[in-house]
Amino acid sequence: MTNVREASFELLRRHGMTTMFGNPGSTELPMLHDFPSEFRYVLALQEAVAVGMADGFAQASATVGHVNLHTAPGVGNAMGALFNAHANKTPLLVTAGQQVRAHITMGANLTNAESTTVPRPFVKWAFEPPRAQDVPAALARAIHCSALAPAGPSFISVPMDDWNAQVADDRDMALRRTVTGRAGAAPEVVAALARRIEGATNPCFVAGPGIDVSNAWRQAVALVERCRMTVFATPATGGGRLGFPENHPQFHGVLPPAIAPLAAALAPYDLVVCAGTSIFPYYPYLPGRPLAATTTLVAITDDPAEAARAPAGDAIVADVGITLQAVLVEVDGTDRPVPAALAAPVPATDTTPLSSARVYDVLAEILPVDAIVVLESPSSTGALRNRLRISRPGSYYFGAGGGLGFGLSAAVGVQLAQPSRPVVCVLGEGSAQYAITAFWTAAIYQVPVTFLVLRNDEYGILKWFADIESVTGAPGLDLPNLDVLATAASYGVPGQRAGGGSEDLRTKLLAALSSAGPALVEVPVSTGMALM
Ligand SMILES: Cc1ncc(C[n+]2csc(CCOP(=O)(O)OP(=O)(O)O)c2C)c(N)n1
Repeated sequence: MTNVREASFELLRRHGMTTMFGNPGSTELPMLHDFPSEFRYVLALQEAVAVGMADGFAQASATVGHVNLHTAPGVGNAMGALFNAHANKTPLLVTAGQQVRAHITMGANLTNAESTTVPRPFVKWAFEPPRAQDVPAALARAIHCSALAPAGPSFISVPMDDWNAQVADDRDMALRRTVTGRAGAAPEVVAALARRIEGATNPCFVAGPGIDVSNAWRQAVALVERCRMTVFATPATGGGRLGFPENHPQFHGVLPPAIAPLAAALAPYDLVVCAGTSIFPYYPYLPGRPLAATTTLVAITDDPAEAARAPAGDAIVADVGITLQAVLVEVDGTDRPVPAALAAPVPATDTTPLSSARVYDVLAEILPVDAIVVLESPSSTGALRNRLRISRPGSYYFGAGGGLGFGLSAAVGVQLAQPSRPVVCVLGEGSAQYAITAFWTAAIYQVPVTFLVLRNDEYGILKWFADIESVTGAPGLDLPNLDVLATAASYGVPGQRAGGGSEDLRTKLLAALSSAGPALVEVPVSTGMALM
């Protein structure tokens, strides 16, 4: 006979899900009993950090990630990170402990009385199996549910006495199933889109994270080159990943995130083809028509809800990569002129302290070609995108939900998923605090992320928002004496402060990049928003 635990680990093994992130409590220990040697448990010191690590790991490994949380309080701690994973559309199995079944009705200590309500609405499915022997099948269902488009977290609450229960011998029928769900658009829909592109006077293309997820950079590049389309990236607010090489001559930058300026940026084009993005991840609210009267739009997305809620344009609900490939086969080339290339950014000058733009010029000079950047430095997102011009697939991760704490934790997960590629995690000193204990995990597991912390002693972007919102006199926007360097060192991540200009920064960054373990560079930067 087999018990629930053995059957569940067998299921995870079959799906290649042998890395588990978590923070354990008494209700999770029965799951971890006799932990199989070919599995890896990555300990995070707080649940939001565990979810962020699993999110980065799942995205960078293109697998369903697994995070195990403590019962009610642990799931509560995880909610902000679950919001991010949901926004990132990250396939994630979230398991959580629950009281012994006999204890639930009497509401014993640590009972999660509303176990399937708590994680909503940030999970696609939340379930507590009605019988112990159903746990492996529920886990299987959650894995399939998470992976199917639109991908996202699914949640299973497991009463702690379930793990030692026996399972039926016919379990294999449920556990051996494969479920595949990538579907392209109907041929007539593909043909209609090809004709619209051929008939357009001045079409452009907007690349979203879904292109990276569906492994379709090649198709996106081939399509825009054949059809000579100008390319934009979807606004950075929702561009959790990149769908197009940003050093390509037809790339014209990142769209602004607010309604009116975004519509103005697209106004010169009579057709906008969007792939793998919502329409659009707007913020802040600057009202206006979503599109100019002369602009039409078609979005390709694998997310029906995203298609339905768009304020303008047509939508095709289908796998982005398969559909781009089909359009590529169908569409004729054009004799429209190739769009003029965007000017390279003007190098920033050395100042004391350095500007964020100058920091990114230095990073761009020394960043290894195969590097992965994980970004959470809110006031300088624009400057980083403009100056790094990241140009390889799977090389950029950003928390599309906007909840801070993703960057530092996800970077550890990304590096664990991609051990042979250098990972550089760029953080604001304020953002680092939301996942600060991830430094401990990076140190203990010797995860060799290079952390670059930009220190401006303030919540810089909030001062910019205050201007836009006509708010004056708001408290709580300054961060004096926040010493990330010392805090990271206390967790075991060595670091250096680069306060001596760009040469000093270059030297210290190179040293951090060549370190065998995690290393940190903190650089003082000037205040204010760095859009370019
Ligand atoms: C969980 C969470 N809490 C609060 C915020 C609001 N918030 C957005 S940006 C920001 C400031 C971040 O400061 P820092 O990392 O120092 O970056 P800077 O803006 O100075 O570049 C804050 C607090 C958020 N996005 N997420």
